Amino acid sequence: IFANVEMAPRDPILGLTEAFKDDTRAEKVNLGVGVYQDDNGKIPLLECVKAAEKARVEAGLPRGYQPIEGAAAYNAAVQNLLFGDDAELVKSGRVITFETLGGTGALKVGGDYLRRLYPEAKLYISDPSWENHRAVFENAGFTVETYAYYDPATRGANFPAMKAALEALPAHSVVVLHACCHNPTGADISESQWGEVVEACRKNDLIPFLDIAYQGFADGPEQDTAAVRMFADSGMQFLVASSFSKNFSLYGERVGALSIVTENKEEAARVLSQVKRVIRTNYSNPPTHGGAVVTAVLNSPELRKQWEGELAAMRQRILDMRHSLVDKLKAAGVEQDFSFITEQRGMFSYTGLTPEHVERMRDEFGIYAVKSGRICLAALNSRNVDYVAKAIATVVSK
Ligand code: PLP
Ligand code: TYF
Repeated sequence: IFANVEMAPRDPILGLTEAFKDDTRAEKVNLGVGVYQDDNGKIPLLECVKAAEKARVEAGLPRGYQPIEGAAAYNAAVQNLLFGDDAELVKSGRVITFETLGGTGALKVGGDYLRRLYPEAKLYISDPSWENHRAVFENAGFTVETYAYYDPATRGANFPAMKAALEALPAHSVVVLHACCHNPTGADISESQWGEVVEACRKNDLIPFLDIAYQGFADGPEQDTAAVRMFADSGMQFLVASSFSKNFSLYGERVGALSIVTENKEEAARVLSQVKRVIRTNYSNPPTHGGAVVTAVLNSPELRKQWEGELAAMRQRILDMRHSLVDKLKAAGVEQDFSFITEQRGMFSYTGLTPEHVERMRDEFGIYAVKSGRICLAALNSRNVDYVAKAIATVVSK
């Protein structure tokens, strides 16, 4: 049966982690994968999560099936977090939400559904984007192309080019937009520029698909929904893939959501029935635990406050590491100005390190980064930031 099977390529990011695990050097550092680690280099189990899990285990609940779309309380909590407690589109029943297997699951369910709905449409991701965007949407059957986004000269977004690209797309093109903390560049656009993106999507009848995997890692969970809420206020229809992997540190529990904003309640019921069909024929219904924990935290005033505090601490630690790295590069005598690292947002920085630099960092120092020069700042800590700065200083100086 399998004699002619070829070896598939590794995921460019998860493959790095495999190589990192095999490295025997004690001083090794994995700046590849986008996972938050605390100052001890450990993935934290949030205190709010621990409390909610304890209560849940003690309740000794049966393990029945969930509805196809997931738990109603979870989906309502997601809607409140994305659109606000008093959002008109939630009250009017225009938005439907599905509990999915992480943000990736939301992208795939949304992609499968849109592909059925608009089989002729192409799908556009930013240049560059998260590697798995292309893979997931091609796997859903889409032809995936890119829109201009990043400007290596400024290490920021090239907004005029982005806007011109969106304005040139044919009607019903699907446009995947990073709502905050752009992965891989760390370069976000401003709120007024988001206003122009909304307008370009509306004018051209595009299908916006927002991806928010780092809500709370730029300015805060509420502030980071600015782009989502501008689309909500526009009256347009759009999709949102959201994830609790990072902001609840629940990576392996696979907790995400797909929200679809429709024209009205009656339309929402029809779309709901179709997306349920996509899910039923794929994995039937989502798992219970992670979503129940998130719901318990978000719906308890004390645990929610605790979550916001723990999230703020993660956000602040990354920011501190950004500053620390820039300071240490300067102290190591690096002439190039790396201060852009403190301007970029979220977990990542597009450093401008070349594939040769990245290779030398791995070979000579056991420091792993993505070939594109993307590093994950959340993997830096008070013990390894010196070492990383010195390694970067060495490879860029000769
Ligand atoms: N979208 C982007 C841009 C991401 O970086 C990630 C990261 O993992 C995801 C989606 C998916 O997240 P999840 O782990 O919840 O599937
Ligand atoms: O970009 C990252 O590093 C994270 C984690 O197939 C990740 O989003 C990377 C690759 C992948 C799944 C998750």
